[in-house]
Amino acid sequence: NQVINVALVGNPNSGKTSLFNLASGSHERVGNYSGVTVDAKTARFHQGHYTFNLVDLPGTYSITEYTPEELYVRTHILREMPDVVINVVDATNLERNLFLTTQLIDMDIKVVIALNMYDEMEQTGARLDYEHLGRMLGIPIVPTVASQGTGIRRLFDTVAKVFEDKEPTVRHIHINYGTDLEEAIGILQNKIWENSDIVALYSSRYLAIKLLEGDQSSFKLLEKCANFNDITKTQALLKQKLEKRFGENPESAIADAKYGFIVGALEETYQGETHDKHART
Ligand code: GDP
Ligand code: K
Ligand code: MG
Repeated sequence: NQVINVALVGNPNSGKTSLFNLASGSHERVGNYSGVTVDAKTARFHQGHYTFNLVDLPGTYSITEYTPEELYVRTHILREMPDVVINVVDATNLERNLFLTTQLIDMDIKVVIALNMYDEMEQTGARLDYEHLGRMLGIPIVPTVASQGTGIRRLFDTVAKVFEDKEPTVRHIHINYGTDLEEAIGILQNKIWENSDIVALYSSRYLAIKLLEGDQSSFKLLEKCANFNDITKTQALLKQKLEKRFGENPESAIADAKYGFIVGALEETYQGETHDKHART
């Protein structure tokens, strides 16, 4: 009987709590977190040969460090290191929801997407080749209707397969940030690689991207590294160079590239009016 630690990550209102309740058989109140106290609900349940420890994390649009909720989600992933993250994605808001997915891709962790609200998406007449999309993301996608319990069994079967490294869709892809950003990422990555204790725990590519974004938590994580001074000096020079090149800070350039990647992937796989009912302006 294998134990698999699973965290639910996704945008507010994507259906995390509904999914959590169904899977765990608990009756947690469906609704948003107050925003005052950041908390996570946990439950344990069995399916097949597995025991799943499930954590329902606060809903966020991103995993940066700008709100307590986001920092909580991110710290949970980096410190608790769940075996598999279920990224709950609202199928009626794909463009916005998949932004968070690109951040999980950067983190290089095991992910399964619960393509939730699949009923609502189909009702709009939209069609998504989710298997193709999953192959492009390197992440298996399971359609779910959490409010009705549809797809939940298959979802956790897929989680178990990913845990066991037996799911063929899983592939570690890199989002290509373009020549200039990729060069900068590579330079920082090499410097991070000098610290074996760090790279044993975290993806060097992820940390390099976060440093370019100016992420303070990542600087803090690297603070004790022997070459920390070199890393900060190099980051400052690269940031300056990139700002000159793009006319915006690297963080914005990285976000633009993420949206470009999502839009490109949806162009190939999605047919419908719009893939985001709250289209970006
Ligand atoms: P959370 O904020 O991610 O925890 O989302 P909730 O679980 O609270 O769900 C938000 C709302 O969407 C609730 O009213 C749910 O009943 C509803 N909901 C959840 N999953 C689905 C689904 O797959 N289809 C539909 N139509 N509604 C859903
Ligand atoms: K909703
Ligand atoms: Mg909730």
